[in-house]
Amino acid sequence: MKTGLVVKLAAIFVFVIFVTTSFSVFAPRTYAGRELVIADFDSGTKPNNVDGDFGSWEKDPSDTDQSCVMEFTEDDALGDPAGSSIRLRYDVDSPKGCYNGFWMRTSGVDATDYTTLNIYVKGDKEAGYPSEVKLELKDRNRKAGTYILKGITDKWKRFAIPLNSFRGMEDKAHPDEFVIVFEDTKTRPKKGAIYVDQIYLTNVFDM
Ligand SMILES: [Ca+2]
Ligand SMILES: [Ca+2]
Repeated sequence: MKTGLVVKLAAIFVFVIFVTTSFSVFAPRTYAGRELVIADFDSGTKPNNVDGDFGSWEKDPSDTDQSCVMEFTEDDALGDPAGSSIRLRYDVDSPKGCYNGFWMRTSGVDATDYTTLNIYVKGDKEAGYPSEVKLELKDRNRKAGTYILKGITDKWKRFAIPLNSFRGMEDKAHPDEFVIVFEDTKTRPKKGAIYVDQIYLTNVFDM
């Protein structure tokens, strides 16, 4: 009987170790606070984690000299071999004025308890990439706040942006759409690509 109990305890011990290690290997950084994932792109398909659609957009799709193309890639920001990210290949080099980028609905999000938007971005070394890019967050009344994200490199990097930094957005508790903008007047180089992954809210600002 005693041996049976020891075997059982040993089995439980091994099981607990297995569960805790298998969950911690690819877990994102842990926070003291709360966290809400908007998009991890790991399914390699739409919608995002809050049931929102997303894709690329172009100011003037009839202008074939400019474009923005979104594709899923296996290069996951958190290093999960089963994960995915998206790659945005842009061209704002056109004789006409142009801008394009990426849009994503976040209508299902109640951000009342959150203070910070986090996003992972990486430049594509081969295609070329901008060191900064314009972000927009629109509330449910379409009031848009803008933020210039600076410091993109060719390595995955997490950017923590206080929701208050999106100046112009009024209803910060109800973000309705997240946008990335490539602009012919500002984005350099005019053709390039960036990777984007793991967009989430936290109630702790942690750089
Ligand atoms: Ca991912
Ligand atoms: Ca072009």
